[in-house]
Amino acid sequence: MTVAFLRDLPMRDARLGPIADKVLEGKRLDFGEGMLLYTTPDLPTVARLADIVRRRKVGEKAYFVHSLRLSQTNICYVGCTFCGFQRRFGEEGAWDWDLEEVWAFVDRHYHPDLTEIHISSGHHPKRPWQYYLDLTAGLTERYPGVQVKAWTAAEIHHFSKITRPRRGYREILSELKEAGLVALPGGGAEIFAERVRNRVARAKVGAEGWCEIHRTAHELGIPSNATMLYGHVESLEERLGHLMRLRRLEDEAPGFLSFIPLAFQPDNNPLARELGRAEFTTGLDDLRNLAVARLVLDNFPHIKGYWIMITSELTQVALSAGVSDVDGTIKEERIAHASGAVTEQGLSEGELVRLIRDAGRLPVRRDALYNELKVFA
Ligand code: V47
Repeated sequence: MTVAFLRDLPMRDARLGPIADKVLEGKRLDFGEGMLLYTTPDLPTVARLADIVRRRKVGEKAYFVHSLRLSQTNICYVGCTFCGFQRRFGEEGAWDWDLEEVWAFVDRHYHPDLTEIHISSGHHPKRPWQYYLDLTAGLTERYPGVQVKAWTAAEIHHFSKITRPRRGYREILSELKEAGLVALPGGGAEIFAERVRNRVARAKVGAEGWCEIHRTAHELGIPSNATMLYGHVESLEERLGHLMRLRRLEDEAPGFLSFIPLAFQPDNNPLARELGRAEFTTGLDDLRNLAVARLVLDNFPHIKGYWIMITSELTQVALSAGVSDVDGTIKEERIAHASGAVTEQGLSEGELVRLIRDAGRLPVRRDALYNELKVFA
């Protein structure tokens, strides 16, 4: 693919010409150019450029993982307004598993190809630090070959607060690594912009803390993911600011594996009620957001299309707009579904392979660190 080839294709917005040249020459885009990508009516060109970058990074491969989502509790004191998952003690629908219940859950779903357990849960006000260490170590010891990808930066911050004497982020992460932790998931980032964070996630770890925790994890050799929750009260400038901050962080302390935009699920949560509407993000917004992320986050290896939140059908399309990963089998997703997700709670390997193949890509089963386990030639 040469500059001339792309520039010969019809481009409805001529302002994208210089951006196309920069992308094709592997040059970094600035804020103004990012805003143009977010606002141009010429989405096909944005998607095409993102597709070129994707191909440059991974060729025809598209990745998925045999993953199990574990949510051992939905009890949470943080009160993020976008969350329909959280419950208080004694509230209907609350659960809080002890370790035996966690093992029983994993035993029920375990199979020899299971590669990753991704923990996604609430900030429990009473469980002690030792519980989380035992949970991480127990999963690692009981299920050899399974990698524990767990504890968002928000939870790492919570652990730091509950330890006595108080442990810093570095100590918490080192102890978790010692217990077997392989990678951090990308949750809890929401939107870094203070205006929005104060409105939707006031009691959660701040943007500074989130970045500090991921920086420390990377320094300790724990890779991580990053997310952005979009489609609620944030502006396009705030979305782009979030991406730019992640790009800077990856420059300074490399270790991100993938970026996952999380489309706001608009049901059963206070923010949806406050906004007085129950509308999902549009497919075009989802596609553009993924494509812009691919173009702006030039130092991220993977952009993940999270089929749980944008549907498997749109994820298939997104494989031509910058996406190189479709997450995985998941089995029992609870956070998005508590807020109205209409997708399945899990997909089989066969369904994921077909999704990728029918999009013209080569399915590759990976582990949590993107080591390739099987290529479905
Ligand atoms: O931290 C909560 C978000 C996250 C809603 O690292 C919501 O590979 C949309 O982080 N609408 C959990 N989003 C999920 C997550 C994740 C997902 C997939 C892959 C990875 C990864 C991480 O979900 C939470 C929060 O940011 N969330 N409620 C909602 N109503």
